Amino acid sequence: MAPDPVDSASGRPDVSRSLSERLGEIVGSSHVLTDADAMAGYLTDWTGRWTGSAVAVVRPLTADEVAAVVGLCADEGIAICPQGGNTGLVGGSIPPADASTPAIVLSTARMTDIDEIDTVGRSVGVQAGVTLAALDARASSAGLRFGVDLASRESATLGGMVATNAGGTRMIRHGNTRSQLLGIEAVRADGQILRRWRSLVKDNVGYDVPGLLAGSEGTLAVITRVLVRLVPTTGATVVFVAAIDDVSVALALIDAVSDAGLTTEAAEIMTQAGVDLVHDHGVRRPVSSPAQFYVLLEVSGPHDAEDVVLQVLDGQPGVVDAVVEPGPARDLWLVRESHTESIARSTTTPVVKLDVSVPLRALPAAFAELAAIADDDDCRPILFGHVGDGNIHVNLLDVAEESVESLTDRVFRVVSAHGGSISAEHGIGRAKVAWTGLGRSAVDLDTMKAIKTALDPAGLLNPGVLFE
Ligand code: FAD
Ligand code: 2HG
Ligand code: ZN
Repeated sequence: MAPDPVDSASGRPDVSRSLSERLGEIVGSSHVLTDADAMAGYLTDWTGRWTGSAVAVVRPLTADEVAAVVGLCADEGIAICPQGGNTGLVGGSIPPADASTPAIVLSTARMTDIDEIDTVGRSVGVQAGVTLAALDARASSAGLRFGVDLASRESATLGGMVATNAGGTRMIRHGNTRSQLLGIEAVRADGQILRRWRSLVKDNVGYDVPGLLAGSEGTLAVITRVLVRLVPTTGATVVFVAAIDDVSVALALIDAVSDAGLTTEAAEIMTQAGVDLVHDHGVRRPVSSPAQFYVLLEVSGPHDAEDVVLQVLDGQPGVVDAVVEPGPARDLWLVRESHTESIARSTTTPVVKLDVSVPLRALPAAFAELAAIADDDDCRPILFGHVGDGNIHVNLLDVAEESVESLTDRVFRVVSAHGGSISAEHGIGRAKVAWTGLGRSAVDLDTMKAIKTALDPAGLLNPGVLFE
């Protein structure tokens, strides 16, 4: 190999320049960004809490190019931070700022191919950088859609959704991203391309490798292509928002619509503080009566579904007020989906986002205890979430930097005491590494570490994410 060029200022070998040249030979020099301004957007996360440093941002087009980039990084001891839409909320898509190992960001932004849809098997293969919105737009021409939906749909990619095992608002109906996964193509840390690609719903030849990569947060392989199920687009639906005085009423409504023969497509919860906040940002109030909580349900069923909903609401104690609309009722959904953006625009310090879940029976108590923690401290809490999945998004605004760790710890201990999870759907990233021992035993963590070490012995895939 030719010697590294020498940096004229320092006289030392300019490793980064020679690396960027070699990366350019693989992906084309215009797809290797090294200029600070050009890299800036790739080095700060969606919340603004995490910023990182990298020797380059590399934007390959094909799995072969990804394999060559990963192989070069393996030879040179360069760490790789895979990045899709950079909408992750736990800092996993950004390399660390103070890393001892130099890193690149491997962006899938150019990997946007969508295969022909298999309308018989209801599946499609897509490259990792395809956004959820692009996939849904293509699938809708066949009367189909992806079973997972997120408010970040315009930017979140299928690679990122698989890597985080994203949940979202349709989880109660179709499951999480892992449940949609039929096959995967991914580049291992040694640069080899792993391909398991069969449109089979039954295929028990050994370990579920695609399932293992789902939720691996870029620590086991770089996902280049995924084969996913599609579901039929829902026909007529009814959406309602009910103002309620207790979380238990939301759970009772989910049971009541099901007992009445309707199918729950989504079940979300918001609080008065959250509805007030999005209203401050120009979103209508769903109902005029104030209440402690608001539950949004989308249901499908026979054509008299709206009448059935009205009867259910009428017979449900604890419903203060309600509004019922035929789906898709984007105006009602906007109240729920505007929470994350409105919070980001309202907090004076980067928001502390703690995405947790508890068993349904513990949900009312956990809500009260979590709100009390925040009230105790000098910060503004906004709680909302996917109530049917026991998933609460605890957002703490205006938290002083020195209080972040102690508040996080208090929230996680409440959740853990209820037998809950410190990460319902966003993953561990960099934000929650210190707390993985809550809810995972030492042997469990050791098993995860053994898998990580087997697949990435040099620890070059997203170091600092998921493990210390
Ligand atoms: P990124 O943010 O780029 O990366 C996320 C993680 O995946 C990182 O660890 C990264 O290294 C890894 N990764 C990305 N691409 C690859 C790849 N090709 N191979 C290997 N690893 C990779 N999440 C939910 O679960 N449910 C929600 O309802 C939800 N709603 C959201 C709403 C808003 C407004 C926002 C901003 C975020 C929301 N999220 C939600 C979080 C986020 O959108 C998801 O985690 C999403 O799956 C991330 O996709 P991405 O392409 O942006 O991934
Ligand atoms: C959602 O459900 C996302 O909208 C984001 O998971 C949650 O902003 C959050 O805390
Ligand atoms: Zn969510």
